Amino acid sequence: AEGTEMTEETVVTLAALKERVEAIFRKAGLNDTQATAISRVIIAGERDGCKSHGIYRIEGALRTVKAGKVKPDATPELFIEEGSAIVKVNAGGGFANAAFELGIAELAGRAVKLGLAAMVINDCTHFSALWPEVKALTERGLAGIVMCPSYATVAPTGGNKPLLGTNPFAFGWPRQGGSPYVFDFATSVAARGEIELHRRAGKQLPEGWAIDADGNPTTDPEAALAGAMLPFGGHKGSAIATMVELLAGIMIGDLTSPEVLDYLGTTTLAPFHGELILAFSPEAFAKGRPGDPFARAEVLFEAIVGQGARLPSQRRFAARRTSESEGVTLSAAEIQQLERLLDKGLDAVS
Ligand code: NDP
Ligand code: PYC
Repeated sequence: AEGTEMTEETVVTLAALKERVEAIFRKAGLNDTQATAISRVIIAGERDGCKSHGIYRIEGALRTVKAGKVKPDATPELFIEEGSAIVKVNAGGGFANAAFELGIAELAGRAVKLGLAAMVINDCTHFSALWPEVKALTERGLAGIVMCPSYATVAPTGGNKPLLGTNPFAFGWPRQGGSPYVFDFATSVAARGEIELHRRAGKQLPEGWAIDADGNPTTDPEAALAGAMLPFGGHKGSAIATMVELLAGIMIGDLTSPEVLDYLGTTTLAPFHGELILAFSPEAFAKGRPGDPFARAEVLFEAIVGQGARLPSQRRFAARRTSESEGVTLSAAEIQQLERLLDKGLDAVS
């Protein structure tokens, strides 16, 4: 690390941060597969300016280990059938990240061969952003959709109690010689992590994010956490979140968000459920039709940017360039927390 003295802010290189985060997870009992995979997504979040799924998530992951709700030494298992478009990975009760890394090559190979393929991850603890997984597909020339439930924290539109999860939904399209087109968002107005970050910073929420336990609109993060979050786009987000429960919960034989909350009994631990990853070969779908799909996509992207709009993930890519050249800036509280977690391991969390 550069400049580790306790000033207001400290700049840390990505390599130093990775070393520290991996050491924290190893001390907490994670095996090599789990510790390296989980650290990769957390560092990617911090590097790309996605604070809601960066280092702040370490504590929740450790709490989940301590509560015995995730297996720190799990080894994921791959199940494949000859000729099938469905690749299954059982995370064995470990984190989703190691399971994804085990299945990605098989998924991509099948999508290239068959035109489309899916990876189902079952029995995983999942707390991370989805864009690193979408990116793994675009890097292989594939388009992809990734989704998973969470736990019941979002009221369906017209309802007033937590039922749906914040159910993230991500999409990616590969671009030759450039950064891919990627979006990745919660199907609630904001990720729950954002509410927690507002609470920690003592800030009010924007209007329209949440209702309190009595179903009244609130901008108080504490009241929002005790009440329910709202879907984005009213009935449209509510329906998309429901689709995620159906496809990435019920269809893959795994838990829905209300079932996850019943199982965990709390939202202070990372949720345990499944995940669905869909991969498409644009060449295979466009075969025999006029035009190259990648060239046609560029026309569309240029038209969007040509109006002065920005493409999703552009902010993230800019943050990444800065982090890669200058490192990431952490607050004194963040540095202190990393030191505490490294020093005390699971004793640092309740
Ligand atoms: P945001 O609202 O921060 O961003 C959503 C997406 O929209 C990003 O791709 C972002 O790109 C893009 N975007 C934002 N503003 C614009 C704009 N003006 N023009 C074009 N694109 C824009 O996401 P959320 O808070 O909803 O979610 C944050 C993260 O939380 C996600 O990574 C998600 O996977 C994760 N999450 C994970 C859950 C889980 O259970 N594992 C549950 C819920 C969320 P950019 O980043 O460049 O700004
Ligand atoms: O930010 O909503 C969220 C979230 C839930 C589980 C992981 N992230």
